[in-house]
Amino acid sequence: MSREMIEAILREKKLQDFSYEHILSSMCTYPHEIAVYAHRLFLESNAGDYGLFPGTKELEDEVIQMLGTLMGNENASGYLSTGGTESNIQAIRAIRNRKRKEGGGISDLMNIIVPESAHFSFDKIADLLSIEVQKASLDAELKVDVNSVESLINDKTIGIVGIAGTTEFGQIDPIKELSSIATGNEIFLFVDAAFGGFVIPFLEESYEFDLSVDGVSAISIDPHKMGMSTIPTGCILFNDGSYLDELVVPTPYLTTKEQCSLTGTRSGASAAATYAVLKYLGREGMKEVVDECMKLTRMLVAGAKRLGISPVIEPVMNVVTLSFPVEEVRRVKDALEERRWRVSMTRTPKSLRMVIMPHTGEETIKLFLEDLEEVV
Ligand code: 0PR
Repeated sequence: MSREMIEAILREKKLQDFSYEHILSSMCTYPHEIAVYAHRLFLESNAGDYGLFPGTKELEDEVIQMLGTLMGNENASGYLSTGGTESNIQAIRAIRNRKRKEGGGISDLMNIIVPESAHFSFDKIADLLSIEVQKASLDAELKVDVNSVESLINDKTIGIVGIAGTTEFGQIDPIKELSSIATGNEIFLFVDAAFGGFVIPFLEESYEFDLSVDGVSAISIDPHKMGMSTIPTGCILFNDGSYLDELVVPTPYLTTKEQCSLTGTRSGASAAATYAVLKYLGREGMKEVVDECMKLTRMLVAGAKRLGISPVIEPVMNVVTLSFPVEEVRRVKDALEERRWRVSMTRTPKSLRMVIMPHTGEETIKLFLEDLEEVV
C-alpha cells in the first residue's frame, strides 16, 4: 500500500474513536503536551535492556525517587510497569514468592484478602498466581469493613489489600486500620493507589494511606491515569527493596544480568514522559490539576442535587456516582449515550458513574447537566 493510503486509513479509523471531550467514564486522559514531546523523543528506547539505554535508566531511577517521595518514602524501590494490573500482579507475586521460599508451613493454597471493591485485575491474579482471592465486605460508606477483613484471615493468608481510590466510587479504604491488622498478623499490606496516588496527596483533607504508614509494604500509582503521562505507565513501589529480588529472573545475554519486570521489552518512553510531567508541573502544578477536577466534581454533584438526584457517597475524590432506581439507571445511561456522552454504571449499589478527569472543563459539566436534566 502507498503511504497516502495507509495515512488515509489511519485517519479514518482515528475518527471512529471517541475524543475525550465527551468521555466521563474513563480514568485515562489526554497526556500532557510535555509528556507527548518526551514520549516521541524516547520512542525506540527499551527499558527492558537498559544497558543500551543508560539515559533512560537514569530517568526511570529519578521517577521512582520522585514517586517514592510523593508516596511517603523517598528511598522506596520499584520500577515503571505497564499499569495498575501489572503493578498489582507484581506486588502479590513478590509476597507469594517470599512465602513460598520461606515455606513457613504454607504448602496448600495461599490466600490474600481484598475488598469487594477491588479492581478486576485481582481476579486475574487468582488465576495467574494460583492463590485464593477472598473478598471482604464493605461498610455503608463503601470502604472495606475491617471486621470482615479480620474474620477472613487464616493461617494461609499471606497479605491484605487496601484501595486508595476505588475504581467505581473513588473511596479510600481505612489504610491505618488495615495496617494494624497487617502488623498484628505479620502479613503483607499492599495499597492499590493506581488512581488515587496522584489525587489524594493534593486533596484539602489529608489521609494516611501511603508508604509512610507503618505496616504498608507496597503501593501502586499510575502515571497514565491522573499523572497525565502516556499509556502504558504504571509504577510499583516497595518499602523494602528486597521484595524486588523475589521477582528477579536472570537475563544472561542482555546488557543487564537480571530483570524484575513482568514484561521483557518495556517502553522507555514511559519513563521519559513521566519524568517530563513531574518536573514540569511539580507539586504545585499537580495540585492545580486536582483542585480543578475537584471543583468540577462539586459542580456536577451540586447540579445533580438541584435535579433531585443524590450521589451514592459525597465524592472523596473526582469520581461522581449518582443514585437511580435500578430499572432507571440503564435507561438514563443509554439516553445520555444517545446524546454522545460516555458514562458508566457501578455494580453494587447500581448507579451512574462519572470520572472528572483533567480533560473535563466547566463547559462540559454545564452541557452534561443540561442533557441530564432533559433525560430525567
Ligand atoms: N487499580 C485500580 C484502583 C484501578 O482503578 C485500575 C483501573 C487498575 C488497578 C488497573 O489498571 P490498568 O487498567 O492500568 O491495568 N481502572 C480503570 C477501570 O478499569 C482503568 C480504565 C481506564 C478503564 C480508562 C477504562 C478506561 O476507559 O475502570
